Amino acid sequence: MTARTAIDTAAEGGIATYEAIIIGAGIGGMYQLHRLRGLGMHVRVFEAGSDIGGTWYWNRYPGARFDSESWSYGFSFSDEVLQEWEWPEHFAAQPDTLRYLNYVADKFDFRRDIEFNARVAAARFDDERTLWTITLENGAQAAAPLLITALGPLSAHTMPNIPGVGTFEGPAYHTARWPKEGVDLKGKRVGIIGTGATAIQTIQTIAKDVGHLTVFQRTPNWAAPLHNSRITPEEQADIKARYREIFDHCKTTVSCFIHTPDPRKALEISPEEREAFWEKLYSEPGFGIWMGNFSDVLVDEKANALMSAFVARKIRQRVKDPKTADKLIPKNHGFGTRRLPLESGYYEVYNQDNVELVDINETPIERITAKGIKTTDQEREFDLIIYATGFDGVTGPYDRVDIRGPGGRSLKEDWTKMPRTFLGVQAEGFPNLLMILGPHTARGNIPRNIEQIVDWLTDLIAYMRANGIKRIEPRTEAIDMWAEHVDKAAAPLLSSRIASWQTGINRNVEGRQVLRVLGYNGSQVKYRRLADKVAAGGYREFIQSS
Ligand code: NA7
Repeated sequence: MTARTAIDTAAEGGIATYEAIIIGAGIGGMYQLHRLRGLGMHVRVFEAGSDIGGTWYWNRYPGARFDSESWSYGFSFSDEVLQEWEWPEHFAAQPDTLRYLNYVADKFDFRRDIEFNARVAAARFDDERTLWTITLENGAQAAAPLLITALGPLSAHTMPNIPGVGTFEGPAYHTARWPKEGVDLKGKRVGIIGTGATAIQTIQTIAKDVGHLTVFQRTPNWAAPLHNSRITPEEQADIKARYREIFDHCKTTVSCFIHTPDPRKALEISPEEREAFWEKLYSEPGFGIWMGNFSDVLVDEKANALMSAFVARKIRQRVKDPKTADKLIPKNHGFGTRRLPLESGYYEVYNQDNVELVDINETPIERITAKGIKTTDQEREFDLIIYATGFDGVTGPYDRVDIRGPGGRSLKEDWTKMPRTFLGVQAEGFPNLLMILGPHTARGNIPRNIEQIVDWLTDLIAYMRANGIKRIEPRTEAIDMWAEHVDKAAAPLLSSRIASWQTGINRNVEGRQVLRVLGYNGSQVKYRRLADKVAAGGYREFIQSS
């Protein structure tokens, strides 16, 4: 039987009503759907894209791939999936990840409960009926007492606020809106704006194909080698045998990755020992160099400066032209204080004759023109422009939906200065709005965080159903406690003082120029423990009404 859609029901003059509505059919939305089905609930998912996948549906730019070990990334809930699926590489490319998510969606028939091409524009809470009503961009509506947001922390992509964007006559793409059919870049003159994790993957991938590539860099980032490789049959068998062990291990680490910091301090050992360890980390795959480094590197300025100097030396060794190398070395932030991009031959790209690096601090971009990009010194003509200009992180996706709580209270206005949440799962003043990876939740290896939070939310919903609780919202004291704890956890980290999407900075968006702590920077082990304690205590931190 085909499920009735919100659009069908609207055509009949009614509003389709469910027990829960989920916004987003990425990893979080799909897993939440799976768990609520398990409770026997009537759930509907609304997804802006034309298919499942979220981040991996939208980000199809050349070279998009994991920086997390593939085998630590997938869903852990189905042993069958774990045994059937074979990751081809230790760090899978986007097409493989999307293929994986489709395989899971097919296996569990997720699409039956998902409405696609259904971007939610607004959500309103009816205080008397305890009911959320969502309105899609096309005007169709649906309602449910529970609204669960699985919007993704990096789904609100931002175009640069450079005059003339839109006047370029050739094709121009944001990396998060790369055409599904791909783009032929062979021999083309390409300009790319941005040098974040996305740009680095794109640049190193397309440099060999394009005729000429001009990279417009505002802030260089510290990047370290990914060291990707194919998974051999022996490794595949070993991974499959050890899945439980791997996922259990991820539960014990700070950010749910496989890496754990080395207990030694960079400042307390000999320079030789330090250097040898950094050489080892630089030669190993994945985020070890970021998350498995000495315990003082991300919190102590002196230790961090030494690490930065080590990576700067590597950049100088790899880039032939000393001036270009110098431009590629960050000066305004230390190693690992922004999200560390992992690269595969990125620095060597700048040794190619067909690649030019433009430091737009020296020669700022004046405007995008019909033919290309004009900096203060010259206009460069392009066949194609790539905007790798990032996202309005974490709160941006919420701002793009007009979310109104009791009395018309606006979530966007509430969060202008700083989001206030309890555990990042509920905002202050928005009953029955439950967030997956909202602000102030633990965030690291995303599917691991998602599984933890979705399991916790599912237990909460089961508890509500078992106890006849219709409405739930966190108490102000609990929110105050959480805000203080989030601040305390962020304070020791050097990254909390540095502008990046993680601290809420996006110069392309009005009101996003003030540092705001947007994650929970304590260990996810502690987060999990606190959340479990709340559950075990009967959710006393929430006002519960029947
Ligand atoms: P990022 O890391 O936010 O990078 C965006 C890049 O675009 C960054 O280099 C920005 O420079 C640059 N940018 C943005 N706006 C402009 C304008 N107006 N002019 C010039 N340059 C600009 O986004 P990514 O997509 O690379 O990565 C996001 C996350 O995805 C990443 O952390 C991973 O988790 C996966 P800026 O640094 O602001 O000077």
